[in-house]
Amino acid sequence: MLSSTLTQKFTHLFKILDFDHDGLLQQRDFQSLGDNVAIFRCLMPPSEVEDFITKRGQDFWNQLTTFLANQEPSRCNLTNWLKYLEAVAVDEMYGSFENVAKQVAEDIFYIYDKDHNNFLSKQEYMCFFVSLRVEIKFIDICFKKLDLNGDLQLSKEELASAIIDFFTSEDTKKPGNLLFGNPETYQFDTRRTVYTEV
Ligand SMILES: [Ca+2]
Ligand SMILES: [Ca+2]
Repeated sequence: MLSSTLTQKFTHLFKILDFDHDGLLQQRDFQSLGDNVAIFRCLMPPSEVEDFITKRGQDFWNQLTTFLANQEPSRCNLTNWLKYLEAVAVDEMYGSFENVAKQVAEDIFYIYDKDHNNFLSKQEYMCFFVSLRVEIKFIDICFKKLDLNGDLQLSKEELASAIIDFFTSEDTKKPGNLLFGNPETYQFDTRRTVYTEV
């Protein structure tokens, strides 16, 4: 059984990814999200980064639907999403979650480290935030917490550490809990705030 801390964080991420806010994750949510990332990253076709975003979105969707095929119902409602992330992060379905986190950090850097200096500046992290439609008012506190050594930029190691915190830690004080904004106060600015199971 997933703990209440992880349930809260995974639910927060579900709301971010459910781009059309219909209570289900569908392929179109990942397509819309990919489009949004490309817009905020100012990518113009043809773009290798945009192709990468599309490919990663498809890969992720394929992995998710493979998992969902064994669930009843097989659509990605919140309950199934929580089961999926538990399988990935807690039961390590794809092998060591530390390795999964490192790969995700690599992918995020490939997309958002615009000047290729192997660090995410606050500006670059802001782009990550905005393209996921996370409330921008949390940017200062989140960036400060994730920047563990206080050098005003995020290294790949700091990002991977934040990903591990977010997906596996029961400690409510861990900096990485704030990776996608504040899970305790997340709400849609212009959309419905009550989430019902579909
Ligand atoms: Ca949706
Ligand atoms: Ca950079």
